[in-house]
Amino acid sequence: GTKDKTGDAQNPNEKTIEILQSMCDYYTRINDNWRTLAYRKAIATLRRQAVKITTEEDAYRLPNIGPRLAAKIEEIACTNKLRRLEYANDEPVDQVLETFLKIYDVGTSRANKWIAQGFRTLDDLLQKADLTTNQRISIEHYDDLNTRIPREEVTALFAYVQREAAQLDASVELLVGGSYRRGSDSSGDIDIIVTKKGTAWSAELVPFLEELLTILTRKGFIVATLTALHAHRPGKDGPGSKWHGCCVLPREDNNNNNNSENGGEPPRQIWRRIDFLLVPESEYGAALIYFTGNDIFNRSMRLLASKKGMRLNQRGLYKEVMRSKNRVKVTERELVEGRDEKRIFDLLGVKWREPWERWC
Ligand code: DCP
Ligand code: MG
Ligand code: MN
Repeated sequence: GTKDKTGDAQNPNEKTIEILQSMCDYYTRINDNWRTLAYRKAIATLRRQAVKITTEEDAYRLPNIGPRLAAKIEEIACTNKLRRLEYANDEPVDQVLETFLKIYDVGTSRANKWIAQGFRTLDDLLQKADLTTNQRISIEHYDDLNTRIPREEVTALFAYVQREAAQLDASVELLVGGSYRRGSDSSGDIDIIVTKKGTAWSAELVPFLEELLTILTRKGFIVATLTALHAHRPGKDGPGSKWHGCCVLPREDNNNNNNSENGGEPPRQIWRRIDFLLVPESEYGAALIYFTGNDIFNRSMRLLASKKGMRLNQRGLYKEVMRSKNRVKVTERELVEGRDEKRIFDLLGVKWREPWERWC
């Protein structure tokens, strides 16, 4: 709901209207359309009054105000607050938390801080919270970015990226991981794994991705960056091996929409979340396992590794070895396998599972 305060400065029922509007916003949020409408009508009535309404009786005599709303108007006029509103605002905290957690890069601690500051809606955040650029982008495109992407659209978006990538460097290989590789009908985002034969460090792929992103941005495919590729120290892997952002399919590649059906107005492009992950050939197998998931399957694989005295992460399968250094015993991690996905399964003693069998 929008709070149009302009012109209400002189209204004698300003405070009552403000609190009823908060109730109205609450009912809108929980999709109680009937009460939302009742509150809207009551607010409209109060706006037209030249004097302050302070009693239940006076309120009840007005059009569109029933006995329960009349009692609330008296309570507000006498106490300047509404008890019902206080617990209404606490009830849906779980719902609010859930809403806030779907903003990019927002975890429970950030979301709870906002709730403690009194923010309850995305609108509250946009208007009152101190937001990072990413949070703002992510809230402004909240509905888009939280809409599942149909499998065919992931396929089309990937084909677009693939074509540009091949023109830039045909020796670089791209693959869609995540839920798409598991065969899902729809995905939350597009996870593109980028690799190249003979690479030992993801840093070797950074110039390629930088150039690809520049081209994709110029073509209108990339529309926002959420996590940038960081400058990279050669020979070192770090935060620079991933990029997160948003994309849309440029219009000329979206010919299957029949414009005549909706009066020549082309359909709106939905913003999609897209991730690029740079993976050297030496780590490709471990990265495939990690980025194919799902997260629960990954957890069980890691647990299995630890039971066998090994460690699995997105870069490889390692074993702990005891060494003597100057007569002091130290445990060191030694890479067992990183390159070959199937071999990691073998070494862990698990039967190979196709990506679409890895949902837990
Ligand atoms: N992953 C993980 N643990 C996490 C996050 C991710 O193991 N906390 C791995 C498993 C996921 C993969 O990374 O399958 C990709 O992450 P996404 O968040 O993109 O998840 P999915 O692609 O599986 O699902 P969605 O369709 O929601 O994107
Ligand atoms: Mg995904
Ligand atoms: Mn992802």
